[in-house]
Amino acid sequence: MFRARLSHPDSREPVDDCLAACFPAPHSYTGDDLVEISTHGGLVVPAAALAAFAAAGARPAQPGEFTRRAVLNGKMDLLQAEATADLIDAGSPAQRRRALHQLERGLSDRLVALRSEILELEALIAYDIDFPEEDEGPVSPQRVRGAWEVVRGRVADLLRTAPEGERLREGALLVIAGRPNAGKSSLFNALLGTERAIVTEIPGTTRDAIEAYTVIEGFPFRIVDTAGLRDSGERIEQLGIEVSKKYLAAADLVLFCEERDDPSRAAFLAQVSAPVVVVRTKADVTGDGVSAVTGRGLPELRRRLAEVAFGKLLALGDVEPVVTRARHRSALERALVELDAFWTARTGGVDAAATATHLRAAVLALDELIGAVTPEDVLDRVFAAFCVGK
Ligand SMILES: Nc1nc2c(ncn2[C@@H]2O[C@H](COP(=O)(O)OP(=O)(O)OP(=O)(O)O)[C@@H](O)[C@H]2O)c(=O)[nH]1
Ligand SMILES: [Mg+2]
Repeated sequence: MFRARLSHPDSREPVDDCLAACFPAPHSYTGDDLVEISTHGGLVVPAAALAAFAAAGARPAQPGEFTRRAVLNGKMDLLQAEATADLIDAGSPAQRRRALHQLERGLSDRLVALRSEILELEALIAYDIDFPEEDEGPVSPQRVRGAWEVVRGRVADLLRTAPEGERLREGALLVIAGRPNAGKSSLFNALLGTERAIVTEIPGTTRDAIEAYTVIEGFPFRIVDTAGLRDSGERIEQLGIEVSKKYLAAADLVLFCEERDDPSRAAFLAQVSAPVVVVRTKADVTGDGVSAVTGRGLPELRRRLAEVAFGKLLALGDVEPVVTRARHRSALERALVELDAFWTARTGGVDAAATATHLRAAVLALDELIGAVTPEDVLDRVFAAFCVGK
């Protein structure tokens, strides 16, 4: 780190007195030779400094270019690069913990282990390839079966974390529904901790869906307050109800509010495929359930919502790896298909060399997921979501 005087390369005009930190390869973030220059702030100095660098032949970095270089130079794998973006974007403690775990190779290590287990399985059947006419080789069929079952089970386990893992990145879509005047907007405001939605004693107050982001028990949620569901002749209210139905179809979970036993509840539950939490509102009046006025029952409700939306992640804790993107899910699905194709071929009497191609394909799917062999367009997609300077 040293002080340096920055001048325009053509005019030689002094631009700034700045600080330069040098990170020689391969110990920099990207693995390249890297110099970080800190100029004075404000508007004019940084702009003049950038102009001087451009005149000297520099260009602005593309979104995610630094991390992309780090991946290409082997400083981190693709999963760690994704985790870097997730860490920056984290809006809740659970997202931060998950991203940090992935950045510290939690998911990478698991996939590398799976990869070598598949290669070991391939080594087990290699004997059959070399000596096909021998009935009982040194490797028993049970051993091959056992090894295949273990690795298949591990891939399937990881795949099962995908729905909640992806939900963790995007926030669980929680839709509040119920009859007009059930207390939905009041509960929405109570969960957000701000008076966001209008509350009145007039049924049909909420006409449009209102969406807001909030953190519940450390987990990210997108909460939607909707227009009360009823057969309304009023056109605007009817439109609002249509919007409610669209949200209900997309919901990860639904909070159904009722002041007392709602005769329409059963019909409602039958229409919704997402899990539904039923809550009694206005507990300060009715004596049972949750009160948006006094706050009674709210902590229990928060815990219940986190449990329904993220129960599997809560049970797994922060140590077990979780997959968090559609990219991860589709790679693991491909690996699983190949593992199953291997077993079908093997039990169907296909010769060992041909069955091994499925194991190779499963390894390739994992390699692409880790980023050992990643096609350009996959890299483009991953880094397009990055911000400039990362
Ligand atoms: N005492 C009491 N009153 C409540 C509570 N929650 C809501 N209310 C009242 O119930 C009425 C309706 O509340 P809202 O939150 O607007 O109900 P809503 O379900 O959003 O109604 P719509 O938007 O018309 O569908 C208002 O007068 C609220 O003040 C509560 O916990 N305790
Ligand atoms: Mg309302």
